Amino acid sequence: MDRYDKYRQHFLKNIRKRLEEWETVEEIAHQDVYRLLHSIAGTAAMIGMDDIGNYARKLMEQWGEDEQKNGGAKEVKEQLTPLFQLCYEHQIGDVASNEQGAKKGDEPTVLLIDDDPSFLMYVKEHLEQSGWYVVAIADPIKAVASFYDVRPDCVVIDIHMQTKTGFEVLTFLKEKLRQQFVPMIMVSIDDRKETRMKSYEMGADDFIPKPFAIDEFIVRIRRQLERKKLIDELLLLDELTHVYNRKYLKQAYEQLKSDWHRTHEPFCLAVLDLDHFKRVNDQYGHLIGDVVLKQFAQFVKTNVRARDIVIRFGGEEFVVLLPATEASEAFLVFERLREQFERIPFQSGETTFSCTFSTGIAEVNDPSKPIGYWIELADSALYKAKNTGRNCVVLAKQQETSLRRTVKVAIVDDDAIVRAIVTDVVQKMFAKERVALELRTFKDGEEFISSDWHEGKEPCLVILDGVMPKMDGLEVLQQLRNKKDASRYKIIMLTARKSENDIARALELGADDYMTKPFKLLELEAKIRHMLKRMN
Ligand code: GH3
Ligand code: MG
Repeated sequence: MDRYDKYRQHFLKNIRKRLEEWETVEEIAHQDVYRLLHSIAGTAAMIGMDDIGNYARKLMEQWGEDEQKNGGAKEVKEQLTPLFQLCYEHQIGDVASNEQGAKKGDEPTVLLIDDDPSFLMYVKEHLEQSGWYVVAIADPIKAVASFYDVRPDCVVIDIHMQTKTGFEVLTFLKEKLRQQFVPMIMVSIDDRKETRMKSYEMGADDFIPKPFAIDEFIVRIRRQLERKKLIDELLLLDELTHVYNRKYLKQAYEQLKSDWHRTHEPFCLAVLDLDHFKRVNDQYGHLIGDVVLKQFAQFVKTNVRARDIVIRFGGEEFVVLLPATEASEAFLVFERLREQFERIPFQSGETTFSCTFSTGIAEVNDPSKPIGYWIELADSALYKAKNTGRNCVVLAKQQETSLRRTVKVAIVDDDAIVRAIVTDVVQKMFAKERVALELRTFKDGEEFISSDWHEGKEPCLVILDGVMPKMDGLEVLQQLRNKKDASRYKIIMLTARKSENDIARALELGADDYMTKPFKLLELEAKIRHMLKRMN
């Protein structure tokens, strides 16, 4: 997938959201329009939408920054219409109607792959009415690449596409999915017997000739989704405790790895083991032991977040995967569970008893290592927990990261897309450096200045936007330079201001470097690398 795709989607979504807000108002503040244009001009060129960026810049010049007047909503919208048309065209051109509204919960996901955008839009709309989450992708190459992000429960593939045939897509997905069952439905205007047979022979679960009646299409997809759910349950759920079984672990880890490559958020793996469980069996019998196991599994499952994955690893040992969670957060989660669980009463005849469990946690910060590595690491922490009296939580030590020096990087920008892109660049760079990164983003200057996150002894690189609401970059800069430990901070100003005065002012106030928006990512990388060398 093009590395900017998700930013483009996000970018367009933000613009549309703003427009929707404006639908209902009568007046729009001049400043709001200016800020929107400003953010479009700054971001668009970075993510390969130069035409939009240029147009926004032109409008900005016409609009002017400092006028205080407000405009009627209708007038403003009229003036901005060509810009929004451009955005709209991009959206259709990139990925047909790929404005993937957020997935709400557990609804099944259907992936539609067809290079005919009008077909995609039509089918997407109808499937969504059935309560499914639908991802429609017009480019088969992108569809294949986005597979892990989408995690479909059913895939519909058109056979005749320009860049890749549906059969190639089918073969690729079948190969990827050997361990899982995801139904594949082929659709085609070519309803010859050979085509149908070839589809089935290559492993398709259904073949539906085009054009089809949408209601029949929906029934056939629903049936596939039901089969998928049943098979998943049979294959991956533990019969006794109804949490996932061990077979699911590898698949779940693969998924988290692919999320990590997108977000670089650490995740945690915890190993939980009931304390002295043998005694429970010995004293109260295996049936009661089973009840405790079942209740324990359900207790854990209902008391962690819905995204967290609970797996029975074997016997009375469970693994919990916690996406987007740092070790310290995971520690608190299991401390809370530990305190709750020891108070739960179990019954055996007349006797009431309680149970406890111990937890070892490893933070996964390098998914190139196999899952076994992290299990071992968490297991060694669990072993310590058992040795220090049980009923406790222990974090595994990460030798490697503690040896490396730490650098803090703050990204202070009111534009969510700039924050996301710069975060991405910084994280990718640090993955290669022997430096541990602590990164934080801030929505405006005030949020940054009032945070104590950047206090301490580590060097801190601040990538600072010049123009922000609340407290702007120049003021943040001034405040940092007035601190006693000012030399700990290296500051790169990002500014869309062409004015040489502002740049001069930034340098005068002690910025170490500056870049004017829109900037090229390579340039940003070069500047950060240069700055890192000067930090100690
Ligand atoms: P520790 O605190 O050191 O973990 O002690 P423990 O007694 O929990 O650990 P040990 O490994 O000695 O014993 C685990 C017991 O769990 C032994 C096994 O019979 C029991 N067990 C494993 N699977 C099941 C099951 O499905 N049902 C029941 N009732 N017991 C099980
Ligand atoms: Mg045990």
